[in-house]
Amino acid sequence: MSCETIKVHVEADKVGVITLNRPKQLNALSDQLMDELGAALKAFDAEEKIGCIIITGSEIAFAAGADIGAMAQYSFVDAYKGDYITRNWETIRSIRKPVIAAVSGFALGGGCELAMMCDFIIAADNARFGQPEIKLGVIPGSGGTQRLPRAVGKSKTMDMVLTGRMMDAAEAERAGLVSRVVPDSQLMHEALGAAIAIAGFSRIAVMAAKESVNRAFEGTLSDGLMYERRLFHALFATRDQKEGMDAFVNKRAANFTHQ
Ligand code: CO8
Repeated sequence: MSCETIKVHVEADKVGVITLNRPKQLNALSDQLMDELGAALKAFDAEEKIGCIIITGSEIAFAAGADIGAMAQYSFVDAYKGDYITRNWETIRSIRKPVIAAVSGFALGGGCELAMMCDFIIAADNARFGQPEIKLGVIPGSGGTQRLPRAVGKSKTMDMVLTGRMMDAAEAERAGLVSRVVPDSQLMHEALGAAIAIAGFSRIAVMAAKESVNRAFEGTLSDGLMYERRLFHALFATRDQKEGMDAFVNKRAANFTHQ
């Protein structure tokens, strides 16, 4: 796959790594970048050997938001009719394999929203998160007002969205936005460690776990609990469940075949 705004490679034969690559614009998320990102995510999702995907940026920026230069002159009609800057933003929601955001530097506006669309965020200690759209005369447009409160609550979300201030990595970890913070030099090592571990588990169980956790943000508790129970029961139809439990009982390493 030929890409101009992202780099794509495979680690350990089972982890797909996508690196956002518009360094001069601090990885601002252009339509082209979002198209290429969506295509790369779909390709990794469809590739049998891949068990987990990482999205990362540079040391300076994960992504500094949607491309302000490109959208500055758009009218409402342009934006609405062309589905401008929205059309490929939700592709990531359709990805069934886990997606980790490995965030270093700025994750602002659409960059913060992109990180939040991932299944979890591992942050470098220099990471900074923010929804500064208010300073541009607009509001977050790709989930910032919806996913951020689910992650950090109303008060901190209102603070971030209304003042446009940034949150550093330590505050983001305290608030529950990120799952771990590591020294910047360790970011990819840490993210790859998590991704390789995930890719070694039963792919069916991993996808079911992701689906079930995401369900917690969609409906009622009783619906979510029922959904989880049904998936849990269904996993007893897989060979991987037999293998995983047999391996535990017989004190050996499990060899999952994703069936
Ligand atoms: N878009 C385009 N170019 C950008 C962006 C951006 N978001 N951010 C930085 N750049 C460019 C700068 O213009 C500059 O280019 P040049 O060298 O040609 O002048 C280069 O990157 C470096 O930037 P700075 O010189 O500003 O670097 P600093 O270190 O001084 O500052 C900051 C770094 C703080 C990150 C600063 O660049 C900044 O504030 N950037 C804008 C952040 C922002 O407002 N992001 C939100 C954008 S709006 C948005 O994301 C809405 C999302 C809605 C999604 C809807 C989808 C459905």
